[in-house]
Parts: sequence; C-alpha cells; structure tokens
Amino acid sequence: MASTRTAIFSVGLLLLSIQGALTIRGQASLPIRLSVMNDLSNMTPETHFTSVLEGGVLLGALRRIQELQPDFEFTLKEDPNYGLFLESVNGVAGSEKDQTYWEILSENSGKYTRLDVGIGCYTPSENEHIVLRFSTWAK
Ligand code: B12
Repeated sequence: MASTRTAIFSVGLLLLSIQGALTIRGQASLPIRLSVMNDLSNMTPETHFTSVLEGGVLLGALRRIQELQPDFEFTLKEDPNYGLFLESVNGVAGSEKDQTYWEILSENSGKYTRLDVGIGCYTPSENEHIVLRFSTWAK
C-alpha cells in the first residue's frame, strides 16, 4: 500500500514537472529573468520573470513581457548587417548625439558579461538573468 502511494506521488511529481516545462504552446520553455537598469536617468530598476522556448532567441522573451506587462515596452531598429538593434526600452531611446545605447548583459553571481550578439541572435539558458542597462560609449 505504502509503495503504491509512493508510486502515485512520484508520477504526480513527474507530471507536475513536465507541465512546468511545457508552458509555451505545448513546447518546452525555459524560465529567465530580465532586469532593466537606467542609472543614467536615475530610474528605479525593474525585474520581469518570463520564459523563452528552448533554443529560442531573447527577442521572444522581450515580446512575451511586452504582451503581458503594460509597464514594459521596447522598440527595434534593423541593421542590414547585424540584424536587430534594441533601440528603446520603456520610452528611453539610445542616441548618437548623447552616445547612449541599451547594453545587453548576462549576470551571474554578481558578474556582468556583455552579450557578443544582439537580441535577435542570443539564445538564453535556463534561469539566466539578462540585464538591459542604459549605458554610454563615451570615454
Ligand atoms: C561601435 C560599435 C558599437 C556602438 C555603435 C554606436 C556608434 N555610433 O559607435 C555601440 C556601443 C552602440 C554598440 C552596441 C552593441 N554592439 Co556593437 N559594435 C561596434 C563596432 C566596434 C563597430 C561598428 C561600426 O562603427 N562600424 C562602422 C560603421 C560605419 O558601420 P555601420 O554599419 O554604420 O555601424 C553600425 C552597426 O555596426 C551598428 N551596431 C553596432 N553594434 C551593433 C550590434 C547589433 C546587434 C546591431 C544589430 C547593430 C550594431 O551601429 C553602428 C553605428 O550605427 C562593431 C565591431 C566592428 N569592428 O565592426 C561592434 C559589433 C557590431 N557590436 C556587436 C554587439 C554584440 C553589440 C551589442 C549587442 C553589445 C551588447 N551586449 O550590448 C550592442 C547592441 C545592443 C543593442 N542595443 O541592440 C557585435 C555584433 C555581432 C553580432 N553578430 O550580432 C560586433 C560585431 C562586435 C563583436 N562582438 O564582434 N556597438
């Protein structure tokens, strides 16, 4: 009897974990965290929890947040060589004149690493923390 209960419990846990992994249109999805930081304009940082399809690009996660959270929006610019450039976040746009842009980073244990490709190419890993930081390229 005890072993039957254990078996039922184990199957239940398995089903729950599978259900957790199959959340986007029946395809496996990976949870990620996305923070928006803008120290240049003294804005309070914000964090969103979302997911990407396994093997899916960061752009998908940004679109998902934009669809579900009214306080998050972004715009893109298409570059003929490198694809999609993140132009603005929450109404704040980078500017050639001010030498500002949205830098895209990955944070792990307090260490920030700059992504080496843009949002249309980067494929986040499970539980990755992506940071969009308004930055300057001026020296
Ligand atoms: C300067 C530069 C920048 C400057 C451009 C502004 C300026 N006016 O200087 C700034 C600091 C904004 C920048 C940002 C980024 N960059 Co950059 N950048 C370069 C660099 C060193 C030179 C580009 C250049 O001036 N070319 C000469 C001009 C005349 O040609 P252009 O076509 O007009 O140049 C434009 C594009 O290159 C565009 N651009 C620059 N970087 C990127 C990145 C992406 C993803 C896109 C779509 C467009 C783009 O901005 C330039 C000016 O308008 C190149 C490497 C290289 N040596 O080419 C990397 C490079 C293009 N950047 C790269 C990357 C990864 C980024 C970032 C994603 C980094 C990050 N993690 O934040 C961000 C973009 C973030 C976003 N908001 O989407 C990669 C792109 C690789 C790829 N396949 O996607 C390159 C190739 C460097 C590398 N890793 O080898 N970048």
